Amino acid sequence: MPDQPRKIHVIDSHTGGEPTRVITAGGPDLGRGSLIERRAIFAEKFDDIRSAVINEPRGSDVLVGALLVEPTDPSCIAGVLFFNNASYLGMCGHGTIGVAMTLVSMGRIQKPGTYRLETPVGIVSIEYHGGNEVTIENIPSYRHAKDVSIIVDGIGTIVGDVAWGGNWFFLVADHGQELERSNIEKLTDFTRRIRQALARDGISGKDGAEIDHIELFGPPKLPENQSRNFVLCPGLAYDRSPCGTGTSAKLACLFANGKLREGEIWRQESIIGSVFEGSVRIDEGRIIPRIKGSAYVTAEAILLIDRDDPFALGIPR
Ligand code: PYC
Repeated sequence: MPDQPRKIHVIDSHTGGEPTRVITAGGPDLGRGSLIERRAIFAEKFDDIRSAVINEPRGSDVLVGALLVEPTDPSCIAGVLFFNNASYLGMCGHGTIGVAMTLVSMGRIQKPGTYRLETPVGIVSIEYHGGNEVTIENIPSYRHAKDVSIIVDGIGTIVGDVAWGGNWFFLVADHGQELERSNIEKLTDFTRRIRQALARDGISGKDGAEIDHIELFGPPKLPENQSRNFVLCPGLAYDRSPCGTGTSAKLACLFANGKLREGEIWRQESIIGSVFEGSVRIDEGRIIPRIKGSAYVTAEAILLIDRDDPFALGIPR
C-alpha cells in the first residue's frame, strides 16, 4: 500500500484575468510569529510546498499563491502570505481581491462591509460591495526616485520612476512599444531587459530592495479609461490584470506629479483590457491607494502530493 499523498485544499479565482490560488487547509505550519517571520520560515523550510502548489504540473508561471494564516492582529479577518513561481511577494492587489472573494465563498465574509487583512508589509483593508466587487485599501505607497535614466542592452536609454505600491516597480511612460496583446512576447523581452539593466546598475528600491516588477504605460483602448499598462512580474509572467500594487505605484507617482487629486478616479486598463478603478486617500501626508476590481472563484480542489511522483514538488524553474 503506497503512502497516502499529502492533501492541500485550495480555492482558485481570477481577478481581471489574473489567477490566485488560495491555500485554505493543509498548508505548512509556520508558527505564531510576525508575518515577516512566518514568510521567512515558509521560504527556508517549506519552499517545496510553494513550488508544488504554484509550478507545473499543478500550476503555471502566471499563478499567484496565497496562504491563509492566523493574523497576529485580532482585528484582522485573516493573515495572508503571497507567493509566485519566482519567490514571495510583499503584497498583491489582484490577489487580495481574489482572497476577499475566496473568503466570501468560504462563508468567512457573509455580508458587504469592510474587513482587515494582515500581510507581511502591513494591514490592508478589503471592502466587499456584494456580488463580485471588492475595493482594497492598500498600504501607503510612494515614489522613491523620479526620472531615473538607464541604458538598456539592445534598446538604448530608458527613463522611468521607481515607486513602491507593496512591491517595487519601475514605471516607464516613454518606450515606443505598442501595448497590444499580439505584442506580448516582445513586451516581455523589452521589460526583462529593463529589469536586467536596473540590476546591473544597482538601481533599487529603499534599502537596496530589488525592483522586480516593470510597468509600461500607454493610451487606453476605451475612452472611459485613463491608461493601459503592461506589467512584467518577478519571473517572466506578465500580469493579466492591471496589477493592484502596480496601479498603487502609478497612483503615487501621479499624485506626486500633481496629476491626480485626492478622491479622483483613475481607471487603469490591463494588457488584456480588464480594468481597476483607482483613487487615493491622503492620511497625514501618506498616499493610501484604493483599488476596486472584481474576482470570480473558478475552482475548489484538493491538491495531492504523492512523494513517489518524480514531479511531486513541481517542475523546477
Ligand atoms: O495585483 O499587485 C498585484 C500583482 C502583483 C503581481 C501580480 N499581481
